[in-house]
Amino acid sequence: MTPCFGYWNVRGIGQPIRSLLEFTREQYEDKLYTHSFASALSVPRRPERTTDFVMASTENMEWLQDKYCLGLDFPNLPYYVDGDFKMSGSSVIARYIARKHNLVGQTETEILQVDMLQHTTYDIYWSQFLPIVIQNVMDRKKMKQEMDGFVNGPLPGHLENFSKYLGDKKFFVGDNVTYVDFFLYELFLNFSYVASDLMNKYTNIQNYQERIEALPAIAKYMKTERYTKYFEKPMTARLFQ
Ligand SMILES: N[C@@H](CCC(=O)N[C@@H](CS)C(=O)NCC(=O)O)C(=O)O
Repeated sequence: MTPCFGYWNVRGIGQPIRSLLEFTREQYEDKLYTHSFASALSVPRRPERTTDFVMASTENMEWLQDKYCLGLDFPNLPYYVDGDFKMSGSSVIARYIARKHNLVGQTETEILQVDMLQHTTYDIYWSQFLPIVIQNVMDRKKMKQEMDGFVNGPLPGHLENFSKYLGDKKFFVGDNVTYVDFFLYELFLNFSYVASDLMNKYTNIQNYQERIEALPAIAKYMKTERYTKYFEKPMTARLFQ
């Protein structure tokens, strides 16, 4: 049976995995759940129920109906079902697919580098960037103020580190793409909507973004109707442009 990748019909944390599936030319069903942006993001995460991220609304209903019926041990989005292998957790899914295609790094040193980049990317995204959006979705003024704080605070330091690490390499771990490149691409894409002037200073990162987009399978994917309909821009574009 064709493996199924399930996520909201937005880029979010699902897009690096879609890119990886496209890059590796895996056959997959791209199961899109309609996302009620306002209702989902206006609900703050309750610490005692960390997975209860999504409130019932007619738009989110399909996911809520599927959530506990897919045989997932930790029901969440994104998920990936490949025969008997059923999993959630975006980095878990990415590593599962990447391992099949030898995209986790070739040597112990490269594997360590990929792990470190993935961890750093997630730390920035989940603990610094995303909370600003999620916690302030009902107050755009506060969202913009807090994002300014991020852009003028920790972001330049992060970009310095990434830019220095990338140097003149083709991809983040050398000449070959690894799965973490798709997560880094997504992070930089988000940053380009909140800090375009700052991003423009990092020409090696700009060129890197273009190299990812020029990978033949990715270039082809970006021309598909599915991509242009749902995934051309991240939510950040809607919120900050
Ligand atoms: N750390 C998890 C986060 C999962 C998560 O928070 N998913 C959000 C979308 S980004 C969601 O809506 N989950 C559905 C649910 O909680 O029912 C991952 O990386 O996969």
